Amino acid sequence: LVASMEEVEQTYIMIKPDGVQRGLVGEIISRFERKGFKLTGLKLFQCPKELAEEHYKDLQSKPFFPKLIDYITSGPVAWEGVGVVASARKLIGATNPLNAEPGTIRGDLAVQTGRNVVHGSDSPDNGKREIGEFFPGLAQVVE
Ligand code: RTP
Repeated sequence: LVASMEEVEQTYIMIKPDGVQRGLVGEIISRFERKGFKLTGLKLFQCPKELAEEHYKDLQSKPFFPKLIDYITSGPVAWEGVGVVASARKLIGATNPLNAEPGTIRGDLAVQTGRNVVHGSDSPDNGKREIGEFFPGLAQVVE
């Protein structure tokens, strides 16, 4: 699947609390696996408030920020893997599920921006950084 180490990108995919609560973990993981992404780490955990605030710090000034933090910390989240960042974002679809194309995860499985079931890193640099944050000690690409 991977031509050379230089081309490997890491992305951090998070199935958000609504995705876990709705029983969509298998469905979502399956879509990434079928695409050919390699799963390198997986954990189910409740995101601490400080980590959620750090993760979404660029959105700190937005009016929906407190709601977003409540949402992300409301239940367990899952998944980390290796794949192509831009391709993962395509599989996920637009932030607002009503604008997400049918066939994408959000297009098929969600209706509200505030309950959009999944997160994917938006750049290779952020992929590395987020894996470091959510999976301390597992920042290197394995194979
Ligand atoms: P994410 O980081 O979660 O993958 O989402 P994204 O890049 O597609 O979207 P971004 O603009 O970074 O927004 C992060 C998350 O904040 C929530 N949001 N709520 N108007 C609203 O109520 C609103 N706008 C954004 C969503 O959960 C979005 O995924």
